[in-house]
Amino acid sequence: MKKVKKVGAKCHYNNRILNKCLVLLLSLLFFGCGTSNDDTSSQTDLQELTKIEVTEYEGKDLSSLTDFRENSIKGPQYINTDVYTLTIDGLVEQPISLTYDEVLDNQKYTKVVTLHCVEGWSVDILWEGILLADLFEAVDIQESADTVIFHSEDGYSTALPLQTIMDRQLMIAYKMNGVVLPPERGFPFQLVAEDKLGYKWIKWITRIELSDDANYKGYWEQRGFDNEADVNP
Ligand SMILES: Nc1nc2c(c(=O)[nH]1)N[C@H]1C(S)=C(S)[C@@H](COP(=O)(O)O)O[C@H]1N2
Ligand SMILES: [Mo]
Repeated sequence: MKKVKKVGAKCHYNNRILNKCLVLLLSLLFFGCGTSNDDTSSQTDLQELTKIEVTEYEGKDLSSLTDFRENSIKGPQYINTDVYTLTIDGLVEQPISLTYDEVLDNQKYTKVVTLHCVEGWSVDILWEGILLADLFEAVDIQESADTVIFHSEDGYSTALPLQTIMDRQLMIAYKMNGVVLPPERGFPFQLVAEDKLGYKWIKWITRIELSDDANYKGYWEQRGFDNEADVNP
C-alpha cells in the first residue's frame, strides 16, 4: 500500500514536471530554440568577473576582459550548451558535430595573444583553448580543401587559409584570463586568430566548414575589409 501511494505521488509530481517542461519547450521554440535571446537579464556582470580574472602572466600585464568594445553585428549571443554543437563539415571524409564537453575533451593550450581591432584599440589576453589541428584529426580533411570558413550563431562568418591555421597552430578559446568566456566575449568559443585583425576573431562559433573557395569573403570582408587581415602586412 505504502509503495502504491508513493508511486502515485511520484506520478503526480512527474506530471507537474512534464507540464513545466512543456511550457519551457514551447517558450524555447517561440523564442528561437533557446540558443539565443535578447533578454538583458542574462547579461553577465563583467565587473564581477574582473575580480577573478588573471591580470598578469609571466611578468607581462594583461588587458581586462572589460577592455573590449562590444560592437558585434547583432550584439551578444547567449548560447545554451545543452543544445549547442560545433559542426565540422564541408570537404571532409567524416563530418562531425561535437558537444561543448566533447570539444573540451582535447588537449588544452594557453597563450598570450593580442587582438587588434581595425577601430584602433587592442587587448593582450591570456587565452586557453583547443588547437584546430586537433579537432581536424577527427574529420579527415580532403586533399582539395585549402580554406576554412567559420560560421557563427549571429550569422557572422570569416575565413582563413587552412595552411595559416596549421602553420600558426591556431586555436579556438574557451577561456580568457583564466575565466570561461562570458557570452559577451564569444561563449562557448572564439577563434584566436593570432596576427590577424579583430574581424577574423569570430565569436560564438557554431560551424567550421572546410572549403576550396580561397576567395570566400566573410561579413566584414564582403564590406571592403582586407581578406588577409594581417596585423603587420
Ligand atoms: N560572431 C561574431 N564574431 C565577431 C564579431 C561579430 O560581430 N560577430 N566581431 C569581430 C570584431 S570586429 C572584433 S574586433 C572582435 C572583438 O569584438 P568584441 O570587442 O565585440 O568582442 O570580435 C570579432 N568577432
Ligand atoms: Mo573589430
